Amino acid sequence: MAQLKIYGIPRSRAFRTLWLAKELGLDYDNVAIDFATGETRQPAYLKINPNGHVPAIDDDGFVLWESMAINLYLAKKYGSGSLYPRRLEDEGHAWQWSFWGMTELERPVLTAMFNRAIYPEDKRDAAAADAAEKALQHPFGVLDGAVSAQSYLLGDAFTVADLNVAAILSWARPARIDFTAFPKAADWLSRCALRPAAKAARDLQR
Ligand SMILES: N[C@@H](CCC(=O)N[C@@H](CS)C(=O)NCC(=O)O)C(=O)O
Repeated sequence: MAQLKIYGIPRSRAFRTLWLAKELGLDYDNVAIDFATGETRQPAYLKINPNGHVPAIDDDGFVLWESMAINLYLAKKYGSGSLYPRRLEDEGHAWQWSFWGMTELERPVLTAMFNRAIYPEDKRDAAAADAAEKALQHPFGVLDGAVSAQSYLLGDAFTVADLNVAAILSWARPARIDFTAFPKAADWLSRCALRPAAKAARDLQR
């Protein structure tokens, strides 16, 4: 049994942590807690994450939930100097982009995805999806600007900041979000998504 347990099926936000674990080459067990069956709300799982959400991790007895916190923790613990920056200022930027992804991108991308790809056709709200895509124009401009000046969010190298934002934007494809006006962001996103670890994590979703 591995020291690290990652709770959550790969077709959930646990994807973010599974991608990171693949990047770091970590040995882990994936405890495939499925929200669709209600397992996230069972007493046994609520002892791990009282919110009833995945992902969560148990790292040799240390339990942590919230996907961004988990990824920042794991990257710092196992990837300092590579996926996780050493300089405090760069660390600040890794937090900045991770929190930005959660607050500026996640909700509208999900709204567009649910209303264009997940809900049954007769339950989809095209106007809500369009409004969500419109709301993304400004943050996408911010992202496009950031990766115009340098290859990745913190500089020349891929880090946990890129992974956290790109993992949220992995929903942009099923959400059919148009990146035509944001070519640098589109190029950055495809470079992130083409990484072998990203592909390996996507393969777990099949
Ligand atoms: N902010 C949390 C959100 C987690 C979340 O909502 N996860 C969904 C799956 S993607 C979930 O567990 N839903 C099941 C439930 O709430 O019972 C995070 O990023 O970890």
